[in-house]
Amino acid sequence: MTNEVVDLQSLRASYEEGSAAQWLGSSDDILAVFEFGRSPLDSADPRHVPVALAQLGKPPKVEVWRCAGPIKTGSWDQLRFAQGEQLTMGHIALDLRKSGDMREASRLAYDILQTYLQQSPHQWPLKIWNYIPGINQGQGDEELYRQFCLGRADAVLIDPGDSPPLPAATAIGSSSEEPALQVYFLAAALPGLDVENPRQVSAWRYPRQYGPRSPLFSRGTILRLNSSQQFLISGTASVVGHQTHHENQVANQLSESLRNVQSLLEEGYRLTGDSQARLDGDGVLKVYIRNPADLDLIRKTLDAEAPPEIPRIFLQGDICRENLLTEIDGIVSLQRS
Ligand code: 3EB
Repeated sequence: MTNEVVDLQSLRASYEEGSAAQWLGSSDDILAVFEFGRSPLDSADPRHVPVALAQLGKPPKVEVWRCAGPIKTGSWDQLRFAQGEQLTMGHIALDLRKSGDMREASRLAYDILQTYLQQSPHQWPLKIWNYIPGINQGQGDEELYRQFCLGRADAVLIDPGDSPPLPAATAIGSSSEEPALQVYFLAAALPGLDVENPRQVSAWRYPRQYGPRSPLFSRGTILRLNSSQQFLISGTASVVGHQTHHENQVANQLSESLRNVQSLLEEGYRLTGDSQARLDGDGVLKVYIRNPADLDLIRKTLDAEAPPEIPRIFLQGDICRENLLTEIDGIVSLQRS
């Protein structure tokens, strides 16, 4: 039996039917409402986060984050935020038609994010989502994803020899027609517990072949608030060691991604000693799919290999390596064992 007592201090993430406007007006504990298939430039309220990726499958859902209020909202430079008692959600949408090339836009987004966090009571990003128009465009090191990684590394302040906690992250490509680079995050007063995956080389140690600057993220972070703990899982793909496995085989890529998630959750259990994360009804799982035609096969594979009770949505998005066809991320809660 799982413990059904809801810790009102923690983040509650769920997928819901109904419109973004309806959910924004529904109660005073709404930290964020994510609406899929809309340009990030169309945000109507600091708590409203339109995400360019189209949702595949029906019915359409919005993602709702709730936490203890009161929720304060505002803006800082080009960032908009919603701040609860213990958690902050912030988002930035930079119009690439006005913000220079991808490297400059990425550096600017992370500069704004850092400057905002430095003066916030919730200084530590736990997870950052990055949605990058035309992510695989450009050859070799000119590829937009690699340029994005360069800009992020230009901005992120890490002293030589220091190894600060890193947030978990997702980096996914939106349509090359989408004008905005989007970055959004969840932050708290203390850093999360970083978890790396024993099956995978840590991303910041990827070899040179994947780009001039390695991506800066942890495979997952555990958020501890009062009695509750949640696992924020980074975008997880069919990467073992540092290599892509199962090229051109989308079902096998999804299975490998699920094995990576399972391995990460077990590593979290080993680190905390007492808390087992499970893919259960309490969490949310996002499945990113490069080719919409793969939806049925992905869905069938997920139904066969992941617990049926975890809520999931399917989004059309490009993965940061051309040979990756699918990726998953999610938020799951940990139960004391
Ligand atoms: C990988 O495992 C897939 O650049 O922030 C996953 C999650 C990936 C986050 C990022 C990239 C990022 O390397 C790519």
